[in-house]
This record gives sequence, C-alpha cells and structure tokens, in this order.
Amino acid sequence: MDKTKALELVKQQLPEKRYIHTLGVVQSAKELARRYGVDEDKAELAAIYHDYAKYRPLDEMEQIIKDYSLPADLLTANTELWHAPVGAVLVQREAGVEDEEILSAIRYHTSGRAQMTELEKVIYLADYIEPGRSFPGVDEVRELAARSLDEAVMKAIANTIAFLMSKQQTIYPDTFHAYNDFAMHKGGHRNE
Ligand code: DGI
Ligand code: FE
Ligand code: FE
Repeated sequence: MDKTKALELVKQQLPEKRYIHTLGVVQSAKELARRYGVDEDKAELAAIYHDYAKYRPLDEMEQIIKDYSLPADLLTANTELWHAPVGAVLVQREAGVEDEEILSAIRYHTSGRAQMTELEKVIYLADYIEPGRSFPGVDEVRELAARSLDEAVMKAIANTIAFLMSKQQTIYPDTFHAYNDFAMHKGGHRNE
C-alpha cells in the first residue's frame, strides 16, 4: 500500500486537528520502530490508519460491532474505545489493508491487551507520546520510551488507568490485562 494514497484516504476521514495528530503518531511510530527493530513500513501504515474510524457516527460503529461479531462487551463499554476495533474492520474493508499485524495494531491501539505484539506496543506508545501530546506524565513516558519499550508502554497504560479512575470512568478489561501482563513480567506478582 502506497503511503501517499493512505494519507489521502485518512485525510478525507479526519478533521484537520486529528490529521495533524496522525502525522505526529506516524513520526513517533517510525522512530520507535527503528529503535526497537520493528518493521518501519508496517509501523508507518498502522500509524496512518490508527484513528481512521474516530469520527464515524456511534450508530454506524454499533452496527459494525454487531455485524462483525466484535466483542459484545464493547457495547456496554466507553464508546471512546469503539473506533479502534471498528477501525480495524473499516481499514480492511475500505482501504484494502489485509496485513493482520497492521490490523491488530489498529484494533488494540486504545485498550491495549495482554500479550501485545511489538508493533501493537509501538503504535500504542506512539499514540501516547507523539509531539502534539502535552498532558501530565507524557514527558516521563517519552524518557522511558528512549530506554525500554515495555517500561514505557506499561507506564502509559498505568497513567491511563489512573486517569480514568480519577474521573470515575470504567476501565475496559483488556486495559487491565495489558497492565497485569507487563507487571507480571517485571515480577510484580511476587511483590518483588
Ligand atoms: O484516539 P486518540 O484520542 O488519539 O487516543 P486513544 O485511541 O488512546 O483514545 C483515548 C480515549 O479512550 C481517551 O478518551 C480515554 C478513552 N478510554 C475510555 N475507556 C478506556 C479508554 N482508554 C483505555 N486505554 N482503556 C479504557 O478502558
Ligand atoms: Fe485512537
Ligand atoms: Fe490517536
């Protein structure tokens, strides 16, 4: 898939501000991919398409969740989560992307999950630290990202959970599963 064509397609789907965010994610994803030995072309395409479905009407996304038998618990989860799994469906259907690694990086870019692939981690983290982001804690994650992909993703997920809790919002199970998976591999399950 040609990068220029992909960007054109995405530009039609997104308001200016979100398109600029997407260009930031592309830049960060390419840098992270290079640093951590992940396929840079796949990282670039996944980044270009990651928010493809962000501005689809909720009723259209709800129909896709049902028609494509996406996890039914999405229907009662925060609707902010929907654009990621729905995006994976639409990017395949409308942009013709068939690469399952790219599609899963799009699918899990908001929630994360246990056993994330290296490409999924790169896209999750790039979305969090791209140059346009300026929320509290982002600089610490940027510093971690220079040293360890896992440490940085784990911190980004922990910050997201803490943020959602501070707003008394629900936490999607995959987000907890992602956090637990990273914590377990640090030995946290034995209180080490
Ligand atoms: O699409 P972006 O704004 O670039 O970023 P994103 O895809 O990470 O979406 C972030 C939104 O998702 C943010 O408003 C928090 C919200 N969200 C709601 N519930 C959950 C959640 N994020 C995670 N990781 N887990 C949740 O359970
Ligand atoms: Fe997103
Ligand atoms: Fe994004």
